[in-house]
Amino acid sequence: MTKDKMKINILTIFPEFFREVFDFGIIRRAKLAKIVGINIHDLRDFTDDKHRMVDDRPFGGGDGMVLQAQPIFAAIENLVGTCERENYPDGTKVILLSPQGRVFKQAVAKEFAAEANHIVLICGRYEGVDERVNEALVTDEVSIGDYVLSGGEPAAIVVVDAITRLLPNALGSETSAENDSFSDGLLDCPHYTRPADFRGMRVPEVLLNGNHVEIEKWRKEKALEKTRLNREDLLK
Ligand code: 9D3
Repeated sequence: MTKDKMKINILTIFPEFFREVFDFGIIRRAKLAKIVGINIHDLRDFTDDKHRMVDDRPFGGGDGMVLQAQPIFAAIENLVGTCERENYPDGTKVILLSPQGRVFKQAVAKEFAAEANHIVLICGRYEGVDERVNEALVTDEVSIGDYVLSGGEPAAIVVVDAITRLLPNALGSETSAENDSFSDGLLDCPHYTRPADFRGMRVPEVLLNGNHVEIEKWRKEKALEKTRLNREDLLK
């Protein structure tokens, strides 16, 4: 379900937030190679009302404002062709970034990269998004972790980055997604480059002696040590 280019559309009330963030490194290269196409859309462009209102007060009372359903439905109708989830074309994912979502992990990134050819990311804000968006439009509700952001925009950047580098041919031949941390369930080992002595801090001798069996043993050991120290949960 991926053969062709991956289209990613982002719906936001802060389009300026994304002005240059996708113009560097792997994402920039993937865009130039037509592996991915990323478009940012201002939710205000899809409002019916002349004041371009996108939010309103919550029914039942409470603090803050709620993103209205209308501009989001109009945007999805425009971008996907329908606002009935059942009728989305194959390979379409409409993802709501929200603190209530399932947590975005490498496995989720792999799932999206493999199954989708069109992803729409809806960036939540304020106290939330009208739940009818979830009921009718959203195929996947995603959080990037247990901390409070001001909105879904930073999360959208994270999701785009993690997915793009998994697309076929997005990484140069020198690197492979399979060699990455998390692919083997451990954190990466430490790395050093020249000089061998920097301000009296020496590179571990084992890395300098060219014994690649010893080097691999050292790297595995250090990866385990780092994982035990920072991410005991990964050792299960
Ligand atoms: C008072 C309850 N809060 C929910 C836990 C309200 C609230 C906090 C933050 C409502 C929206 C937000 C804005 N955050 C996001 O839209 C968001 C988010 C996040 O805050 N953390 C991790 N992942 C994400 S994805 C979108």
